[in-house]
Amino acid sequence: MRVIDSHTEGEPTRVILSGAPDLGSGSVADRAAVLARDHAGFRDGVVREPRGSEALVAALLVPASQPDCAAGVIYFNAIGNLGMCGHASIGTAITLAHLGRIEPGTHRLETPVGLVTVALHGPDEASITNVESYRLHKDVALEVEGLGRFTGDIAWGGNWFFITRDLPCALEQANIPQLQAATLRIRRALEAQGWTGAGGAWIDHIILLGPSGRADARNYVLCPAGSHDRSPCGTGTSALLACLAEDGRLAPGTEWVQESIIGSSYRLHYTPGPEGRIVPVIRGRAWVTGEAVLHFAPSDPYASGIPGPAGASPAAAKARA
Ligand code: PYC
Repeated sequence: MRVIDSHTEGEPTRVILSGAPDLGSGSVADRAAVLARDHAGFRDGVVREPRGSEALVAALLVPASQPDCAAGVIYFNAIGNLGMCGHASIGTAITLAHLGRIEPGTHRLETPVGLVTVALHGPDEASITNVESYRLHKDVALEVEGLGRFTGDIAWGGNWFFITRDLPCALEQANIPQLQAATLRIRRALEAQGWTGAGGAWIDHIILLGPSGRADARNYVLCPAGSHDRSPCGTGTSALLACLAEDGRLAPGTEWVQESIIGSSYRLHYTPGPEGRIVPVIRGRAWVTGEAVLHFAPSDPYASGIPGPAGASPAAAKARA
């Protein structure tokens, strides 16, 4: 299986160029459903240890079903499929440019949750015009075991997020173990107290939002597999922009700079969307880190990865099914 690895503001992406199973025809959403239903072992082998890690997001290139698209892309991590992925879309654009498949300018990608537009600004910088993003619930109050009350919003930016400004400790890299433990507990509290995204979707990402000395805000983002986003999280910051827009705290076209827990940043803004929501634009940088051929020997007991990432839970298992 041929892959190209990159990182976007610190967060890794693995673009799969060849060697994936046949997912049939139909839209990218249809083929993402086939991947989830029939090929969990393939998926886990690519992204879980020993070939991957809990932070890694794979971007499987498939033919697009919609006209004028540079590619179709299915995103997945060590827990399962992702609807969209901001950092991996930027990583995919930089990888396609590295391969000579796209030139500076705008290009469309078909994702399982809709079309996104990529503007390639140069060899290592791109903007993604994301799917329309929105807030579902404001000021949800949660009792979190051992930590007390957290109030936050449930919003969608291509994935589901709970976003809170209640912090268990300072948003510093040295506190990552405590931030991970706290956000896993917040996620369990959401599950236990019956909070979901639209249609009963698992809220698999948690954002802790705090002050930043050099950006509009800094965040810690828990990802589905239990690790944190090294980048400021494209879909998560899209969901945040939807909340800020609804609260009248950010006007259309005004720039928002979001800093990640490692200090990398995205520049974002939004325009009003045709469905009355917002359309976020996320600008960030990515670099190719390697080109590889992955091997899956029949005798390798870990050809489908090492099971049991930190994010595994009954809700995660249900979301994979
Ligand atoms: O950038 O949207 C994102 C993302 C989601 C999970 C990891 N990164």
